[in-house]
Amino acid sequence: MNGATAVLESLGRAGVRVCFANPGTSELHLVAALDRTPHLRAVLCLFEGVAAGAADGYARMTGIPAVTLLHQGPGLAYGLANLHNAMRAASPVVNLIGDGASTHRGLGAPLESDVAALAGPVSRWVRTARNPEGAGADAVAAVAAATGPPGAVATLVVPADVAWSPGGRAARALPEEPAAPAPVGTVNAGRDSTILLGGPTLRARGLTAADRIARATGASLLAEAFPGRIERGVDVPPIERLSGNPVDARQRLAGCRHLVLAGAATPVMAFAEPGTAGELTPPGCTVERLDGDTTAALEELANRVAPHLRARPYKPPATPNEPVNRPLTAEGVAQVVAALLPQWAIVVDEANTSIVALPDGTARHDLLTNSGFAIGLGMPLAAGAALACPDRPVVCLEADGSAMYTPSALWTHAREGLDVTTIVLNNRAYAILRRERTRLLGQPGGSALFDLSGPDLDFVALATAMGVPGSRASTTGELTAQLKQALAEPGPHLIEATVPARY
Ligand SMILES: Cc1ncc(C[n+]2csc(CCOP(=O)(O)OP(=O)(O)O)c2C)c(N)n1
Repeated sequence: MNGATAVLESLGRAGVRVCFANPGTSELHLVAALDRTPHLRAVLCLFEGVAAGAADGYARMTGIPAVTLLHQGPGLAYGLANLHNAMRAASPVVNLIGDGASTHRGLGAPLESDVAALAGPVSRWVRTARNPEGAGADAVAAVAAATGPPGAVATLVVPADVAWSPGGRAARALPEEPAAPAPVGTVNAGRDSTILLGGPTLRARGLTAADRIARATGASLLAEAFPGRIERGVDVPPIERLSGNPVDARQRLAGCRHLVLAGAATPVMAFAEPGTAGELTPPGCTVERLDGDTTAALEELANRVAPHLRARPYKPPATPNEPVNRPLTAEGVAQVVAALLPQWAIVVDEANTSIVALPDGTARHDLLTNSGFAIGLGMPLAAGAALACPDRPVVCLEADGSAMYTPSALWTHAREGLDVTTIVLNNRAYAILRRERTRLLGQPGGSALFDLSGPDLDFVALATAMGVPGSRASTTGELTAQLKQALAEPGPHLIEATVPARY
């Protein structure tokens, strides 16, 4: 067996099932090995940013790393923004990067590049396979490094001569070491405490435990502002998300004397502002962090402080009604989605200023947001989530500007027959930049650089070109009819919702 086969075989043994690929000549042996590995599904992405975002979406829904197969330094570089987002969401991702043969290094071949240097800032672990004998073990080590918890990006560089040379051996997966629950002996949860939940604690188990703690101790609960994945809707204890607006967030945390971080990072402003502290916690607030298995830690604490308090019997609030017919706005889109969302849907949110929170009475769903702020994540993330959960409908709420970074994700939606309904909220603007210019510079923001009209983007034509049926809605009635139809039919759809810019 050659090194390439050893790598792919070993990845399969370690539990990897999907490879999001955009290969080149230096990966041909890896592609041949992939074609011979039936339990590893190869998914073609037409841009590396799509492969990276899809691997992130797959990981968020399964906890298992998918593999990206990318072409040397430039291929990796195209994927970096969404790998950054995956890193911020603590998603396990394994990058398999083909490289020129080691014997070819230094000759100045066109694609010669420093792959490891490019991978470093987004990766917890980077290794270059040195020989076919060790390549299988390298692949298994990459999966172990990515898996966590918390998950991370791991990058294995495979030079072409390592891939094509004989002597490879498939390696066995390392036994998993269960994470120790965080020691909770000293956790200080009381009336002036806030527990900030993030990462895996935002699933039903963690939210239930946190809710019991809050009711027993009077501590207040918050979710991090941009969670990688949060379970929401009917039957899940609702939780307030920390605002992404620094003024609101600071105000919300003002009375907090003690902050417990359960899977969340210390809350900070996304961008510095002159003369303002970067941290959002008030002066004098003590911060305590739960490490290890944070969900188990919350459950242990709940059993200690609230032994007899069962999870609240969550009464489903009334299902939201379909709104009356009127010209579409961002609020109208949210109302229609909340009214029609199927049970167990996955909602991807990259609607930026056009998002309005879906109410708690909405069907039980998982919500995936952009933890890393590099836009162009939504449609790739939806592809990965849909592949991970073929029996769950995916609704992708996508702002027009963000959609244009990775539109070829739609082609992958079509090619793989993914059950993704993308709603593009077309406000013809980079509205958030207008809002921030007004807020920070005091100049109402009419820069031509924030205007996406002229020419107007035609997302119906774009979807059609990618093989995705498209339609346009400019009233709540039209959106309701089109969304009902899209959700009733399997496979991908795109609805362009024309909405006024809010800023
Ligand atoms: C990769 C990357 N490039 C640029 C930016 C800067 N940026 C932040 S928001 C934004 C525009 C967002 O516009 P759109 O997605 O249409 O949402 P809207 O603000 O209109 O709601 C830009 C360009 C970024 N965050 N990430």
